Amino acid sequence: MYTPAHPRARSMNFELLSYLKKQSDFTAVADVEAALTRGKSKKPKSTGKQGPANDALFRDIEELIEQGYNIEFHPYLGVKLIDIPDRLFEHEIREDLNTERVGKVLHIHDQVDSTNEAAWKLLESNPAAEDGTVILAERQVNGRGRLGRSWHSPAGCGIWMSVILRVQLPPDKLALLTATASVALANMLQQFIHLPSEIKWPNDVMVRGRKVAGVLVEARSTLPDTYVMGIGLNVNQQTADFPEELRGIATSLRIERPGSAPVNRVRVVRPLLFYLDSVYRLIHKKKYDKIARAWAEFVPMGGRKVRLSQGDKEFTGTVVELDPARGITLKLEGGKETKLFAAETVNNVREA
Ligand code: BT5
Repeated sequence: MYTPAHPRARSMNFELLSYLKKQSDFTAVADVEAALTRGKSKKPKSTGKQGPANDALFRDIEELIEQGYNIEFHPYLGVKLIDIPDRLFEHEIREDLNTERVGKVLHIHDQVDSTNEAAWKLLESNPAAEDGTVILAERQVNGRGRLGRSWHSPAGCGIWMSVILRVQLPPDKLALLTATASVALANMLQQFIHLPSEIKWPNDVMVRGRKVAGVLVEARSTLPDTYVMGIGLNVNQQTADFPEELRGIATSLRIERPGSAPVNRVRVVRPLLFYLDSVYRLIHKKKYDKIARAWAEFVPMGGRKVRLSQGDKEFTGTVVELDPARGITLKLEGGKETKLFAAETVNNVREA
């Protein structure tokens, strides 16, 4: 199920929009007109007053308002862009997006079953899809988690996104792709949104003990050296927006921010793509240890006593070393023995 996002966005006057963005204050309508016609025809002389309404300009401004742009009119001062809408418009996400790979190609949908599924479908129809291609959706109706679990992805509330990765990676380093996403998320939340973030083994991103983001990296045997990295980040949900069973364990940026102010998702997607691009670059440069170290710094378990399950056995011990690909090394309780538990064989790692 694919619905293209915002088909009407194409009728926007982007030149007008970019001009309004550059103005820090109200601008007389005549000056806006003059700026837009400059170079196209003879420059009309600006009187500084509101001239007779230019119908085309007013239509363009109305169109922007209809698309959600907050634009104020003042009878004497003119027009001012107050804010951009919280909508995943490609032209907004692209603005100042300075990435090498991630987001160079963007596909945005209003609704999909799952952005990961949409990414695989895209790869089916275009097996040459570029490394770093991003698929975003306003809403997923069948968002998926790991091991057949589901991911709650209501419309307009979060960043539901998949990135197509095309890279050769030794099999024992595959776990670093998931770590790439969680490190980028945790870094972005910390440095950009100023929220204290942690990574819960193996890759849930947490703020104050609740899950704010999840990562699902998938591979298919039919397409070697190709991965789909799915990221779900809760942005504007309020507690009541989560289904009952998630209320105690999930959170969103809005819930965690001082004053619970809503966050424009465009302002979160852009830095997220940027952080992803820079961590992913380390994968291409084979600087695997750098990612592992960054990941371990976000996992607050070093030196702590933990319990974990491996098959039907339980182990307790003090964490000696953590690595997203190798696993977790414990000094087992009641002895001097240390044991490495391979990442993919353990579950339910928790503080003892
Ligand atoms: C994950 O799985 O955490 C991976 C989630 C990946 C979602 C993204 S969204 C874009 C892309 N397209 C997709 O279809 N998926 C990816 P897991 O560790 O299995 O966690 C799933 C569990 O998290 C569920 O069983 C719930 O308990 C909980 N959960 C579900 N929705 C949640 C939400 N919005 N926020 C926090 N927790 C949630």
